[in-house]
Amino acid sequence: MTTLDARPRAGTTLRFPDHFRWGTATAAYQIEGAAGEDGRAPSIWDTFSHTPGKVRNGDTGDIAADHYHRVSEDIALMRELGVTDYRFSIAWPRVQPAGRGPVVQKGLDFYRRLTDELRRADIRPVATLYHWDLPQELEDAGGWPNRETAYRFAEYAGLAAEALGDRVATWTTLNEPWCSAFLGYGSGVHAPGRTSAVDALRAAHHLNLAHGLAVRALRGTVPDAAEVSLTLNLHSLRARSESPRDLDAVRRIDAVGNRIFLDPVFRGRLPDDLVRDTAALTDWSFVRDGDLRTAAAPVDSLGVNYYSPTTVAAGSSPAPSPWAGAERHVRFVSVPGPRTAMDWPVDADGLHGLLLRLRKELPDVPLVVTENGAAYEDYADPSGQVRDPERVAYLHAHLAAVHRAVEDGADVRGYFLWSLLDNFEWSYGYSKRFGIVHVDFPTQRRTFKSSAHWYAAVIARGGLAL
Ligand code: IFM
Repeated sequence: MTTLDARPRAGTTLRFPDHFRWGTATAAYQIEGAAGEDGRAPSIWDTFSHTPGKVRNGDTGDIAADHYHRVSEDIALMRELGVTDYRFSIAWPRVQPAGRGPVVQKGLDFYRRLTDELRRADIRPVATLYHWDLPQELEDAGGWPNRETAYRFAEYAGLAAEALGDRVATWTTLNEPWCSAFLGYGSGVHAPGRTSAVDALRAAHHLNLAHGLAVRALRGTVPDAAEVSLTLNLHSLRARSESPRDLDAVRRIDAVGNRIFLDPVFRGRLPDDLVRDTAALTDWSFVRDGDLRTAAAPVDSLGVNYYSPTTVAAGSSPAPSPWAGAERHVRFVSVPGPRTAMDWPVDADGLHGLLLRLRKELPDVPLVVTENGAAYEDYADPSGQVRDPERVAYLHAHLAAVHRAVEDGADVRGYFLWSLLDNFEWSYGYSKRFGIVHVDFPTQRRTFKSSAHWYAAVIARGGLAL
């Protein structure tokens, strides 16, 4: 529990605890570019984005924000912002291109340079090992539905930790395994684009197993001082009404959206209702003795990614669906109110509710908001300024919700804004901009949006001006 006084002082500022971490977040495939350089092999996202019709406008991450060649410039931006931490991901196919076997020195050198420069800038490196870029060779061997992938991931985690363990402050095993499993293998809107509900469930289990094996590998390699964590995009759920049928819709999505990860990782078990709900699809015999104990290797914190809440009711939803059969019982309800350019509802109470739920269910696990932010239609005006008042309002409301959760007893240790830079937004390509730094992709020119100036002021003040 945080012991510091987080109540508003002097009537002007919502102050956060003194050691609160202020960060920005990115992911390798979304910003690095240099897709074919220095021995990097294709990942499932290279294959997917180069497949016609999969990504809007045929966009790919080949060049992205060219961060691979602009690390120093991007770290200088972070210094100007005053962030204490930077959350980035390591591209598995840059470090171990085939997903097995020897590492590529040049690939590792990139992350050595990045972490060294961060340290020199007094910014804590927070490294995610897997933000969706599975080496294509491992997908060809079966991908995440194949148990072997979990062991390959643990080997890669150990190699990365050996090479970078003296520099990385926090290791995150997986980012949003729900997306890897259910968007990648269920609805197929993400790489590798497969559409099998059973494969999605198998993938989810193997991701949990991979996480636990990787925690073990990391703990065996990195100094005690390093933190080990996992980041989940937990669904903040609401029922359309209090009717038993609508509440049951919430239960179903909670099982296949949240507890499918929370229960194995924090309790070493599978949710009984999930096993029942999916009985027509699988008997879960791919879960072997000891797997759930492995998945439950203790972590030092839980990363929470939050963008918007989800409202559900009894009913049914169209296929293909990521929900492993739950879509036959659940309808997703569109609620009135403001929305971002992703068409996601803006509702900061969902973040507050999620953090309080975790406080109640996992009282001993420190929380970190590892992603929060919004896409809007921003552009550089003729004077070169990029004004994004809607994003500022979104961020203000969500940080106030985090503050309220801290006041209400949630042990939230930090906040990472998604994202530092405009970047490759997966199947939306470059059509959606989440950055607080505008990137003019043809010239790669970076410009602070008004939200960047606003965030720098929040960090300098240690809180929100009221
Ligand atoms: O861009 C993504 C990120 O890669 C994972 N979390 C959600 C973000 C916005 O969609």
